[in-house]
Amino acid sequence: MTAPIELHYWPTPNGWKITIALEEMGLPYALKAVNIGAGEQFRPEFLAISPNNRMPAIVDPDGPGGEPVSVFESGAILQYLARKSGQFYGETERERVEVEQWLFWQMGGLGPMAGQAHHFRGYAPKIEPDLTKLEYGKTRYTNEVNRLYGVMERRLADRDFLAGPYSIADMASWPWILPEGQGQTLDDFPHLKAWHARVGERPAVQRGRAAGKEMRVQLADDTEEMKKARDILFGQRARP
Ligand SMILES: N[C@@H](CCC(=O)N[C@@H](CS)C(=O)NCC(=O)O)C(=O)O
Repeated sequence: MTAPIELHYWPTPNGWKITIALEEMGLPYALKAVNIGAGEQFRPEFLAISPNNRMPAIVDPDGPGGEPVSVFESGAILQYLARKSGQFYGETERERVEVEQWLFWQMGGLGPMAGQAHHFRGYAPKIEPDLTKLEYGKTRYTNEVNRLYGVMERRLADRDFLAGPYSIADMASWPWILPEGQGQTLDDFPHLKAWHARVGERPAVQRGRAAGKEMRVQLADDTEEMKKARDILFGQRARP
């Protein structure tokens, strides 16, 4: 039997990309919790496989040449798993180019911009008491996410999935469509809305989205633990 792929994970959109992919591809995996609010991403053994102190990261005991391999960065992990399983990455060079442009669009655009929208709209007001200081960032990233939703809307007007057939580009993008926290409404984007439902009804997507949900306990904003988590996540500078 194939040894399971270790997935170093916390249930967030970037983590769900990989649980969704592993479920879709039928690859056995074992979750290893990295509680990012408690600072577990700074443990030396995690930094050895993920030097950017971010999850997700994987260790495949059965990597190239039958030797273990570790991979960090969700886009690189999706490419690795798609190559390993021979699924969801297209078969011809033309098909792969389609997948890659939308995968990188998510990695460099939708993910980071949506992350900043969440930050300025949701987290920053709990840290910065002077809300006027947040207005520019809030407007800037809310508008940028709106623009990116518009890009998806046009792309999905005449096809079911971002690259044509369902692919790792959809697996990367779907977890990041969280309109409530991003100041958007999907009713303004009917093709995107239909795609979101189409992907969301896949059983593997539902299993991936639910994976490890028990890891995360919802804490009230004013608890000491939550304040500590905000310091850990939003006060980072270069490590000595
Ligand atoms: N570009 C990275 C981003 C990963 C990322 O931002 N992960 C967050 C959780 S969604 C994290 O691990 N944060 C820990 C920290 O900020 O220290 C990827 O796609 O893998």
